Amino acid sequence: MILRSSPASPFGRKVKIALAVLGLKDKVEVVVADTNDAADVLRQQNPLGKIPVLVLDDGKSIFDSRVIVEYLDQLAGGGKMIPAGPARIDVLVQHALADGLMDAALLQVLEGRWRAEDRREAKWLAYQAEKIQRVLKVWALGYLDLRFEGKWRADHPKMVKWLDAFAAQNPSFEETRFKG
Ligand SMILES: N[C@@H](CCC(=O)N[C@@H](CS)C(=O)NCC(=O)O)C(=O)O
Repeated sequence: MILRSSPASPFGRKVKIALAVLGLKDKVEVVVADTNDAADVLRQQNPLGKIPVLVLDDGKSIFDSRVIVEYLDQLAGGGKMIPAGPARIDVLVQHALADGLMDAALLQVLEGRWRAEDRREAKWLAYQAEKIQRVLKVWALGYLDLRFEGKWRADHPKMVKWLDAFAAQNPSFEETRFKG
């Protein structure tokens, strides 16, 4: 299988960590994708032109990251990352919360990338930032370290502790950190 992603993608990183946790790392070759390059085959693999995409050996594409994690979990026997039974919905809600946080962070990054400084909408940026603040009351993630200089850490010592413990238990967290 091929994973189309980029080193800085938080959604791609999630899939890479899932691969490591599920013991499937060796089954996947990571091929870097450039979402801005119209010539990249990515747009044929996923008409949305988004990463990550998992391309199976028969050529079938699986996206988005939530579906990829679901697929990988099934491949590993099922119920390893996303349990069956009553806990399933709770885990999926946490997963949706994680993705929503990354979406809100990414939208702020994209505003900076696509809009000239005098055309940026402060109200829109604040609207997205407030989502992150609300989620941070519950927990936080590495993408905020990468793009927002770890500013969340000062106000959320409990989450720093949680993330340190998660990183200690899962070497793939550090291995997949974007170091560019
Ligand atoms: N819901 C998607 C979000 C993926 C996403 O937003 N990926 C970003 C990179 S981190 C992307 O491909 N952006 C390019 C674009 O939106 O055109 C997922 O979970 O995979």
